[in-house]
Amino acid sequence: MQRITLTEYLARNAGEAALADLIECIASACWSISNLVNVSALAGHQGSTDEINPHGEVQKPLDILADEVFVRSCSANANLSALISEEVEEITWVNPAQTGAYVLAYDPLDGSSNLDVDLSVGSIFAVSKLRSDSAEDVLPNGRNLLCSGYAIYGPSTMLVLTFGDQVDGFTLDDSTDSFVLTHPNMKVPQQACEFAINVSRQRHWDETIQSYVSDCLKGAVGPRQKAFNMRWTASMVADVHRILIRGGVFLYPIDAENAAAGGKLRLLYEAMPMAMIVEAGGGGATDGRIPLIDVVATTPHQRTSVILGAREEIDLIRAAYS
Ligand code: AHM
Ligand code: MG
Repeated sequence: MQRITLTEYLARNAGEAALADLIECIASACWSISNLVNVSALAGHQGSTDEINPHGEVQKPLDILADEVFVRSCSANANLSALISEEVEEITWVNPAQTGAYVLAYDPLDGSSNLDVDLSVGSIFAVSKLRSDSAEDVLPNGRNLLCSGYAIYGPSTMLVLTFGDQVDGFTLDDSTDSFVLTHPNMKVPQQACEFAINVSRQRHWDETIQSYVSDCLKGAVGPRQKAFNMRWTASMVADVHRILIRGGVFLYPIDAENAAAGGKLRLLYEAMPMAMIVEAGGGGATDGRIPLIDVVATTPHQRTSVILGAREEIDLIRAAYS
């Protein structure tokens, strides 16, 4: 197979050299975070800190370190204006607001509850452009995202990217410290036989989710007429990566317990980038009412209901909601 590095791929596909530069900065951050994850036990970086993030969650040492890595790697980029991080309450302005400058929304280490048990975690990001010289216009609009991606720190480290038309996956080659294209044109299989949801929340679900999951559980003799398998890793990156490779559906719905907060997952640096990736891979992503990509952000840390995966399942769930 011809070996295409991320650098070569970006030169052909990123459109603007400045965007290619920024994605290289993000990839470099992911490479550093991958190394931090690998040695976290050796470096004494397991357990929790005394720090609380904007969502009231206790931060892990690596949540903080991974955020610092993103800031260090990306803020030197002259074309970047603002950073919106899961771990930081306020938006960080690295350069004054200017029309066309980049905004990077990111979750530096998603699924970090998995760190101490050595399961897969990841980083999620989305790049957009400031629509004006006003800082008021900083919150990205899903339809105007330039690029979304995630890194997964699993048995291998991968970077998965989309500019909106297709999804391409790169594997970190430790011998050269470079990302190499190994999964070109990733597609979500259209039929699903696997669902991912945290079933411990079942008592809080609305009727649509109750009946969707109940129908899946009835197997071949139920209305879906096929046996479904179930997986839940508590790491959205790992669950979405599995869906891109072998299909399925992922649900973190708004429910009676999380409704006051608007759901659990965050729109700008979890739901929206993953929605862009899954849609570019031929799948669907909804909050139950409208495509996730059309949900309008009014605050940086806004939460949303997330349902994404094989198109057939998304259409079924959306129809049930309407
Ligand atoms: P985090 O960004 O604080 O790690 O939270 C997001 C994670 C997702 O990766 C995952 O899908 C979800 O939280 C798991 O939640 P739960 O612990 O309720 O299963
Ligand atoms: Mg997260």
